Amino acid sequence: MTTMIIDAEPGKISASVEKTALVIIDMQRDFLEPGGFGETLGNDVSLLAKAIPPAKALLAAARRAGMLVVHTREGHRPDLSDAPPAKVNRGSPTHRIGAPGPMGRILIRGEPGQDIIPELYPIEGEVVIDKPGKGAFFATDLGLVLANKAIDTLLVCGVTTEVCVHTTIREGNDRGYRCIAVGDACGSYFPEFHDVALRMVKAQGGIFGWVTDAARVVSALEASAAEAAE
Ligand code: TIU
Repeated sequence: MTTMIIDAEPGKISASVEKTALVIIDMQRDFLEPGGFGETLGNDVSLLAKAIPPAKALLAAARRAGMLVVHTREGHRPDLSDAPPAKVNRGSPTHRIGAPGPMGRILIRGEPGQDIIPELYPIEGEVVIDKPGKGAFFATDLGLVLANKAIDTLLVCGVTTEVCVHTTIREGNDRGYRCIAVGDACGSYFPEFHDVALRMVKAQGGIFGWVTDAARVVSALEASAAEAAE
């Protein structure tokens, strides 16, 4: 086992590289690019771009370390049979889920907009989880995948911080995983929600988990690799 010690709040966390998974939440064109689901809801999607370089650095480090990498994608079946009417009919978006848009049908599996942005595109051997809800555990086989790999710790990043990232951390925490939010590799359409969502995770001694940043994870992985090489 290769141990890494990640500097984080509310305190350092020691984890086995082999028992840790990087879970990248919904870094999809539908949320990060114009013409997708995020924009139909009235959001300025350019606000999410600053999460891409830290997420890229984190992904590269996880790949070098041989860590399990899981990518998630929010989206629905083309016939919308897995999309709750309460979700589809919510609010007054410019285009509803399933409507045609410039990147294909909004938030529909298999459409270009529902896929992961090129900068973070999965490679062979990485797990892609299609999820109908905000949390990555709800109605997916993520728990089974993690159990089969004996994972006990999740490094979680992606978009949006207070919606799908937060829901997944809450779900993971209740399932017994130690969840570490990688703050600068997360993004939100609402900077104040991003900040307070991360504060919520680490408050009360780490009520939902830990918060760190990509550079601190990368340096923990580099230190563990250097030690293993000695
Ligand atoms: N709207 C918003 O902030 N987020 C979502 O709808 N899904 C995710 O966070 N992925």
